[in-house]
This record gives sequence, structure tokens and C-alpha cells, in this order.
Amino acid sequence: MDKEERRWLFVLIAVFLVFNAFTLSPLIPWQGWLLWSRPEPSQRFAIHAEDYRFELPPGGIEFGAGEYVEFVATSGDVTYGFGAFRPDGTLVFQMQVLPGMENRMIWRFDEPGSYDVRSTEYSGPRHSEMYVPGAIRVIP
Ligand SMILES: [Cu+2]
Repeated sequence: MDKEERRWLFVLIAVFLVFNAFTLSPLIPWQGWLLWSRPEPSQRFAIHAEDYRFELPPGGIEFGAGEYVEFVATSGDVTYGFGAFRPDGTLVFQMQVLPGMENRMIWRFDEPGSYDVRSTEYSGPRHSEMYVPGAIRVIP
């Protein structure tokens, strides 16, 4: 490696370090709770996916806006996705649901309303049936 290559390598490493230090720092508004805090969820909701169906908690999924809640998703057969969508179809969050493990996500919904649940991972021919309109209710 000659001097010119070493200089470029140093520049690339410096760019990498500065970029990561900035994007992971608390200067980015959402990093305040996404990365540097361990919010304690007020509720946990168990979701099970199997045979192209979601089994949601019997009492439904309802909580207040601004609360941290935890979704614990399991699969009884293949890999699914668990995605929460606004009524206009835009994605709020999603996670993969791998069989044989508890897949966890802590989230805070700031906007009250009703959210749909869909599988966001192609899981097979009946994947598109995995749609539960209004499954998540966020109250003011
Ligand atoms: Cu699917």
C-alpha cells in the first residue's frame, strides 16, 4: 500500500467514524429513546402467527398515545412479518417473526387512532390473507 492509498484509507475511516458518531448521537431527535434509553413498557402484547393467521391478545391491543408498549411475536411454523400500518397504508414499524424465538419490539405511538396489522414478510401463498384491520387501538 503506497502513501496515496493509505491517505484514502484514512479518509474513508474518518468519514465512517464521523458519520456513525453523528447518526448514533443524541443530537438526532429519535435516538433519545431508540438507542440510549431502555424504556420500560407499560404493557406487553403477545402475538402468535401460525398457518397464515395472526392470533392477537383476546382483549385486543389497546393503549394510550405516548406510552411505550412491547410486542412479543412468535411463529409456530415459518418466518412471518409483523407490521403496524396507519389507515392510509403507510408503515409505522415492522419486525420479522422468526419461528423458535420471541421476537420483541418496543414502540411508542404518538398519534391516537386505529392501526392495521399485516404480515410484512412473504411467508407463502396465503401471505396476503394476513391482514387485520384496526388491530391496534391507540387512545388519546
Ligand atoms: Cu406473510
